[in-house]
Amino acid sequence: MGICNLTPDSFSDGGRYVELAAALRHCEAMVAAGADLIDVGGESTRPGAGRVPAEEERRRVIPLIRELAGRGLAVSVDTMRASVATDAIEAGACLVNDVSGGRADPAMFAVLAAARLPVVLMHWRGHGDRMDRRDVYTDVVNQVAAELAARVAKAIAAGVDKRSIILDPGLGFAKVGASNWPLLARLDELTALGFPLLVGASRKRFLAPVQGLEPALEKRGAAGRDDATAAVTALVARAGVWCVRVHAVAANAAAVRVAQAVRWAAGSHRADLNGRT
Ligand code: PMM
Repeated sequence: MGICNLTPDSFSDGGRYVELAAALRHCEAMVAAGADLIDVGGESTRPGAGRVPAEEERRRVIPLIRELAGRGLAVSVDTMRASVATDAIEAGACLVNDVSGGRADPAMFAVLAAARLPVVLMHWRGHGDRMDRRDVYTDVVNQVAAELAARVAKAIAAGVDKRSIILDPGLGFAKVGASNWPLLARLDELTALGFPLLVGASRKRFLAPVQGLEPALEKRGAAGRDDATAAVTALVARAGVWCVRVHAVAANAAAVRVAQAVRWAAGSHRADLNGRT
């Protein structure tokens, strides 16, 4: 999943794709580099960010979604608002990516239930202006799994088709620094919930220390975390996640292909052994 943030203030690519033509070129380039899906967002979720009015969010995302869908590309909408999700679906979005897991807008599950489209429910503990303070866990993996399971139960109770649900641990959301790594180390405990997983590590702050020995890269800002992002992608793809949400598509697509080749080799090796015994 390639990211297209139509926001002047996203931490990693803010302001670059505000013009429709520039956004389209960026999306076409991501597809050419191997993205299967383009995630279009019009509201920054970075720590400290305030909310954007719904009308402004709609104005940012709908024209691009309509253009991309019109070109036959698979588009998701990154929104916490039921009304924006409704308009995005009407414009051709084929997936709703709700970073709040249906918590920010009580009307979201009804829209998802009616649309019968795939939906990403992410682990979330509050909006950008307060999420860092909510990085309080005794066991982050157990708690994220339990809180995601609670969102799944609510979604299903509201009529969302169980088969349409994709889960996301929400790296960087109410998780500062060290809280992120156990989620990557114990992805199997999230997979055990029984849903496809999406992981969004791309360019996030927790990656900065592992690139700390390379000040030249940190000087390039968030894009300097692309190498570390691709390393995370290889690991989580090896662990079997369904999707990674990334800015730098080419390197991450290569990381996914490496992981797939290793997974395939591991499987075929076992099949060989089975055949021989
Ligand atoms: N992260 C961001 C925005 N949307 N959606 C999902 N499902 N998972 C994420 O981890 C996620 C997301 C914030 O990153 P950005 O500002 O670089 O888009």
